[in-house]
Amino acid sequence: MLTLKYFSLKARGEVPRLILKAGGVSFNNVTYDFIARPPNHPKIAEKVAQYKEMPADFNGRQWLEDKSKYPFSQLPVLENVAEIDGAPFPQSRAIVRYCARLAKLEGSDEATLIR
Ligand SMILES: N[C@@H](CCC(=O)N[C@@H](CS)C(=O)NCC(=O)O)C(=O)O
Repeated sequence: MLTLKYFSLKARGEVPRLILKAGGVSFNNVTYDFIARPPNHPKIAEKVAQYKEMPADFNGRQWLEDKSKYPFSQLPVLENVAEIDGAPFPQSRAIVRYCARLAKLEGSDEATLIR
């Protein structure tokens, strides 16, 4: 099944989650705990603190172990994308466009696609 991997944050994960949900596309929502990582900027620490209650599938230590397996060592990635042989598919904006196509929410005319 299509799998979206991101942290237990909205940030770059929430738009593809919402699009897939709105379009009725089944997917696994897999999350790593971002809070367990030492925040390197006070403003980021402040933002991350808002998400303390959001449960994660894996802890931050696991992320540090796994990150080199992902393209650019970053999330989000989509996995089990039929068209690309299941290789992890990175880059949030490309993921959003792909999810919108799957969900049939991309729009059909050029003016909508550009926006
Ligand atoms: N250009 C990438 C940026 C992805 C990115 O910056 N991801 C951050 C979280 S928002 C990340 O995975 N950081 C890894 C880390 O800090 O270990 C995209 O748009 O998807």
